[in-house]
Amino acid sequence: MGDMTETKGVSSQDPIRLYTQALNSYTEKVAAALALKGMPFARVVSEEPEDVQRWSPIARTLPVLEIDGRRKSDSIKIVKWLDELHPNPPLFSGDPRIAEAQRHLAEWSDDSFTWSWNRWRTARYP
Ligand SMILES: N[C@@H](CCC(=O)N[C@@H](CS)C(=O)NCC(=O)O)C(=O)O
Repeated sequence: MGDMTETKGVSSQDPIRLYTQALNSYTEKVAAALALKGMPFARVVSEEPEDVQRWSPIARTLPVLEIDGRRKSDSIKIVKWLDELHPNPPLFSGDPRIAEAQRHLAEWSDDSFTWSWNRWRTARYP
């Protein structure tokens, strides 16, 4: 199922795939970045708990973005990767110090606000 050609609901015509669960706010950040850069993608939504380990065997988190068979996990790393692959339009400032501050702010938001929101959501809507 983790194989490119065997993933349910996705064809080999979809070179960019965003593996996720439903209601994953980290995924929406990546989806927004892809949309801003005009990169069409297929969303592959997990249907069973084993999908996380299959799609993300090292980080064991979703989202995972796959481009031409290469996969990356962690939304901030994915967004940085997108900027490397397709610099325009840029997602971070051209000033390296400001870009670093922007990435730190996004990481802080992920580790505090988004983390707390996810805890609340999964407790409220298991
Ligand atoms: N820092 C990661 C956090 C991703 C994350 O924590 N994802 C959660 C879902 S919101 C996850 O995959 N948990 C493992 C699981 O559900 O089994 C990112 O930004 O992508």
